[in-house]
Amino acid sequence: MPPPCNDVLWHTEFFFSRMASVHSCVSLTISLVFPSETSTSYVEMIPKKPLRLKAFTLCMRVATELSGEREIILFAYRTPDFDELNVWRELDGRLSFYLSGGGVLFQVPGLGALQTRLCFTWDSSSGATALFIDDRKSLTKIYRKGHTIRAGGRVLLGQDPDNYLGGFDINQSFVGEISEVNLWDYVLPDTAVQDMMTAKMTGGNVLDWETVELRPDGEVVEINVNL
Ligand SMILES: [Ca+2]
Repeated sequence: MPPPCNDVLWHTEFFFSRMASVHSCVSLTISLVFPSETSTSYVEMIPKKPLRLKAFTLCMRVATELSGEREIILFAYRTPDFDELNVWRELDGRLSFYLSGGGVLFQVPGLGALQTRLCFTWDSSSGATALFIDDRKSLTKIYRKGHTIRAGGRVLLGQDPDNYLGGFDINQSFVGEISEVNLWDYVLPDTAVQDMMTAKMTGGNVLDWETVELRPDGEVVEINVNL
């Protein structure tokens, strides 16, 4: 028997008249495809615990061909009154997130059709925030020191809600493919982030892409991907 391997299928191929065998570890994951611009399609993610956060690491794997001056919502967590944690590709291509107020923006290479792994980290105690793209880390910025993200909201992919679950704008919708969305309530060490980015991002203690309940609505296609 091959050695154990987490959430994978083992493929065993015998060759050379059963004298040897080759094992390969295939990791299955779900990926969400948003095929077109809409003001209706979204996927709600059901977290394992309330998002009352004084720190986080938020990761995702994303690809989009939207270009030009077009805002793109990449992740939205909203309570009835506030955008608590919203991640954007800005009009000018910068990547950003907003914690109920003005945001923090990173001038980084733009997203495109090739899959990109992103991780944002933020720590309220210092305000330190940074962005990882694939295995590279940005500069650190100071943002919203002392702030706490509030519980009681909903996590959406695909749309930016301007109220609790609605007020969507087609010109801010996500079009493309997104997967490996994971959220931790603490800042992971740089090496842990970078190691995940070369394999698969998984294991968030607030949102774990491997086990999270996804509630799609509208024109969203779930596909299975072998990593
Ligand atoms: Ca909006």
